[in-house]
Amino acid sequence: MSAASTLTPVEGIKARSDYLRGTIKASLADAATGALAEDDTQLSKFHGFYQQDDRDIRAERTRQKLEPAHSFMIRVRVPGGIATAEQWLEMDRLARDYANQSIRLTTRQAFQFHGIIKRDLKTTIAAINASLLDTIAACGDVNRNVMCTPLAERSAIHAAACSAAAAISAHLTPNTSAYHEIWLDKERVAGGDVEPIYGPTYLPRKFKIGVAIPPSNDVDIFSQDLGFIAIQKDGELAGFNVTVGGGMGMHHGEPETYPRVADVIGFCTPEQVTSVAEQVVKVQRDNGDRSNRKHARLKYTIDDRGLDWFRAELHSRLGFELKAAAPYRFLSRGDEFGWSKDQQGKWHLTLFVPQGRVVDSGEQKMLSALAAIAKVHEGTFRLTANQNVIISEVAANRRRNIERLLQSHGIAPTATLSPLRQQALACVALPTCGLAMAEAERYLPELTTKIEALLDQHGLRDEPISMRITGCPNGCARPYLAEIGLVGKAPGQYSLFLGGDGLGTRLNRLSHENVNEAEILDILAQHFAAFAAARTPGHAFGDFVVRST
Ligand code: SRM
Ligand code: SF4
Repeated sequence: MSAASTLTPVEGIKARSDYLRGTIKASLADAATGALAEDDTQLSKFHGFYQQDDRDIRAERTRQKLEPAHSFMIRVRVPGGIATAEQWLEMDRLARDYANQSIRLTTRQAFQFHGIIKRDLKTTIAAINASLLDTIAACGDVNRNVMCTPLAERSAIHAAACSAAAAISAHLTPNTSAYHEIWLDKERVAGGDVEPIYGPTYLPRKFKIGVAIPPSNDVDIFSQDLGFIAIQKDGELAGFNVTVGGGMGMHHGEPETYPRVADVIGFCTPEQVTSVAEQVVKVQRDNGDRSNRKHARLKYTIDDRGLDWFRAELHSRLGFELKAAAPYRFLSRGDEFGWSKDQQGKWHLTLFVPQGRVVDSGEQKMLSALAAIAKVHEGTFRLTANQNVIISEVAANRRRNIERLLQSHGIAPTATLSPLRQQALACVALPTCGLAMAEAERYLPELTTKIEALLDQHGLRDEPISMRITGCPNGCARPYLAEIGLVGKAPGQYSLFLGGDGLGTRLNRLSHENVNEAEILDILAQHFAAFAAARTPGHAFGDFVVRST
């Protein structure tokens, strides 16, 4: 670990926070401002919420010498993306009563609310807990929402892998009682604040875990700090290949920051999963860079010290060695829309949610449709890693009812959209994200329409091309793993990355820096023309770009 004098300010805030208490209670009680005290804006992340302001009106507020229009984003942890119908209804109520009339489905299978004002924070977080979901460790320097291919019913392997994800999530949840004291009015337990896994200053940086079940790489396993790839033998879960060191975040013009695909380092049994997760976290806790937050993710610890060092350190802490990785094969990454049937005969409807935003918009009343379904639905809802929702565990004789409810709210149950649109991802970006340099969520539909027109010109409309756009280089929609990645640089300007693969195993490469829409469309038109002329069946766009440039 770095010398105390070089620790980042956030390390000091964590150390002084008394296990994440800080002055959050006092900040909440201060009616003179809609904001939190400075240090508490860091600690709030561990409790699952971010202070933001409406960037659409920021300049005008500054001109009027007013405080920024502060509000808060709350992220709800949903391990493996599974929520009951009652929980969905409660999220719907909170979105309507306290947030901006919408629910955001995130790229990590979580719910997010935007636009909550300070005086409603406690009521909202308490209500989330009352619904048996929570927000602790949804953000912050800890392990975040554990992702997993969401349909546990598909097979015995899916069920076992999903329960491994839930066990990892529970095992790595912070122990501090600060959360319960602040949000749920629980008494402080004397001597109760031991963090056996994290210690008093938690991790150097955020930490992300995913569980993938081949042949689907829907959770983008190679983007995770730590990943488990389910390996089956004779129809049962034999164990998991372990991946380490994935990550997306980078900064424009700073080559010492970069996205990285994870390495597969071995195999563990289902019984060893939580120990492996705990020890990987502890290697990072003790060796991650606490002097530079831009260099503090596990990917940099591994690149600085080497994979051999990492493996040896992990084995010594585990007290056993991982076995050699087993063969596996990914065949898809995106969601498959429409109805599917599981082994028990229950049905699941994967529904396309435009840009991951559950909202009533014009004729399409997605928020109301899903609330109406939740009122009568006897099964669950599943959030996918691609910002869509699965209406899950539907009896055969209830399918028609679900379809009718969707149609009566203007939603087509199985929309026939282009593969480009169905699989495209956008991060939130403006107006809420404080780090956004350009639009993403609000811009994606219009941009997709223009790119679809180009594809039509070249007979490529049905090509399953993956496109992802983010408002800045932090990579929240995992753009560096897309065949076409657009990364915001300034309003209306993007860096264009090309050449990822459709399975999320290869990073794309910077093609053009700082290009506007006309230039993006022009560059893509040239690539599409060349691809249409030269492609052979099974030849993907990303592969073509890599070979031809
Ligand atoms: Fe993210 C920061 C939104 C998934 C990498 N991310 C943020 C913040 C909190 C901005 C901030 O720090 O002030 C964004 C809030 C925007 C808003 O208004 O809601 C934000 N990230 C999101 C979400 C909501 C995007 C979405 O549209 O779905 C995703 C929430 C996931 C969740 O439920 O937990 C989200 N963020 C990701 C992912 C994808 C993933 O995890 O699979 C990544 C890339 C993977 C990775 O971590 O390497 C990601 N977010 C970042 C980073 C860059 C971290 C780095 O190593 O450099 C930041 C900035 C930071 O941490 O300093 C960031
Ligand atoms: Fe915000 Fe950047 Fe993440 Fe988009 S990629 S949500 S702009 S931090």
